[in-house]
Amino acid sequence: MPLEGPARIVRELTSHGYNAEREAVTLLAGADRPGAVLERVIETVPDDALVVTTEHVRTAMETVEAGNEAAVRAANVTETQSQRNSEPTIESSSESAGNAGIETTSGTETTPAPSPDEDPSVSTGDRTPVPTQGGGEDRPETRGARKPIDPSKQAVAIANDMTGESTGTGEYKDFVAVFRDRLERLGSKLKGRVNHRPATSIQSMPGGGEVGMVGLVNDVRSTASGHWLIELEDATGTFPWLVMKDREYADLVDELLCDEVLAMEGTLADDSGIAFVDSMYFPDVPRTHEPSTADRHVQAALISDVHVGSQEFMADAWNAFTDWLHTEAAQHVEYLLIAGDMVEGVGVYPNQDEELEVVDIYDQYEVFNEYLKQVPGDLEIVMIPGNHDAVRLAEPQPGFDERLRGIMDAHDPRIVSNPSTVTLEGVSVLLYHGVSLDEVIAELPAEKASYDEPHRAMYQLLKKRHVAPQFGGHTRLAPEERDYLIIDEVPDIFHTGHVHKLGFGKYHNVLAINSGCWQAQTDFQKSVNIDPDAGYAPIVDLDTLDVTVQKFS
Ligand code: D5M
Ligand code: FE
Ligand code: ZN
Repeated sequence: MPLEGPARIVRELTSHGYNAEREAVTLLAGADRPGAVLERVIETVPDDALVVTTEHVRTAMETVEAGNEAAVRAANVTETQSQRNSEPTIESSSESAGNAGIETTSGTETTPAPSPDEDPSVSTGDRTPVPTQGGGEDRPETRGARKPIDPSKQAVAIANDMTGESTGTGEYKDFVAVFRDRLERLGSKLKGRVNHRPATSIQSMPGGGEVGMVGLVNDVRSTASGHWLIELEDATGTFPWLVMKDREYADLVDELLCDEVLAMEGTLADDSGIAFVDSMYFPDVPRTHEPSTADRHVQAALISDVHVGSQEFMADAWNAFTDWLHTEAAQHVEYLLIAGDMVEGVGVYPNQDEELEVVDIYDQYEVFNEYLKQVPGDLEIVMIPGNHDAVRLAEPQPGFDERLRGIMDAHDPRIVSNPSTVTLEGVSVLLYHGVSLDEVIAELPAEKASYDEPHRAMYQLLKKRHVAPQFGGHTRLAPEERDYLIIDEVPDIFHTGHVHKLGFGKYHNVLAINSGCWQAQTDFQKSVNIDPDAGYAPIVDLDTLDVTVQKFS
């Protein structure tokens, strides 16, 4: 039924200076959306035309209908995505006006930090409506909304990204090369501290003298009498070092991981077949390390383990987080770092398919990209892959391939390898997903590394100046001609995820943050007794390196 009467149409046209053919008016009045077609006619009729013809109306009708179809298509896409995302209540962005302020309070942590469970100042953000498409840029101005970022003040630099640089073939010579590189580069940090000798020449030194060596830990064994025997290896061979159980260094033996680089100093036995350890040195971070800070008050949100595609992905918490990012309270958050496990992946652990919301890996990244669109468009986003992502499992993991980059193109994120170092306005952040943390936690005593205090496990990696020292264990390593897993330069911030626990603190002035996750406990995690910290966003002040935790679950 026509909504616009012919009389009104004629009146409207004459008011714009046009007469109209009678057939043209009839055609217009009978259109599906006469108001829209009339508007289009007025827009498109040449200024010098005196009479609106049926031809003008037909052209206008076609363009209005084409626009209509596009709108319908867009609406369908939104609906499909919202179903996929299992979002029960999707409200339009216009309905969110005046309702976007989340009541979120936050606490600023000093270090060493208590876990969030013990922190009374961390409180919950409520769920508020979110736009379902179009990203932050299209969001209407709301009370308390953040102001646009001045991009001329932002600065991002990437280092140690090995994407596209992989040369390893997995052959024996690659393993030799990567370990030689590790020994040389980490060894050079230790050689000034001890009077070192090659392993094979130590045996020919006179018994009873002082000796030093720099090498990779090849083996750690306890002896029948409760002492410790540590075999160190260098380019020439191996040499055994004995740590007596009552010496102060005995406490450090339980921290050792195979293949980490160490220096030892001690006294040779009479037959020069073994040395008694007097001192042990780790490459470590100097205690005097002074971190760099940004020149202005600006913040970065550090997150990881989003696990989109899992039935346990916490869409409500994510929506609350991205809503918060749009508010004035998040005005200074100009960077978002994501330390791996964007999606749940496929076939990562036994029976995982039973808990998948989205079963196709590419669809998972499509949905992830939709969630990424909710982040304000002017934030700089940097992301690395994790063990659930669709890149090779062995570390270093290159950044996502072209197809996945094409899918995750919202806001043009910087996609780099795991690990990589990103420097934000002078503050360097070492991003590493964190698979080796499982190993550190398994091998070390609980007071030195545990799931409840994941940052302490990170301290160990800083001390060893290597993100995944142990070869041949749980963490898979791919030999490259360089060891990309070495922590060559001391970062200002070390950011990991993977263990799904929130924890942070400072080690020799380096801020270590493990960022929790956005996935509720899976059946698998239940079976291995992992109780995740889900829905937290640690926010770092880049001018002070203070941390505030925002909770959204
Ligand atoms: O890792 C989430 C957490 O689950 C992390 O702490 C490791 C742990 N995890 C993962 N796989 C295993 C196995 N096979 N055994 C024990 N614990 C495991 P995510 O990478 O997100 O799955
Ligand atoms: Fe994870
Ligand atoms: Zn992981």
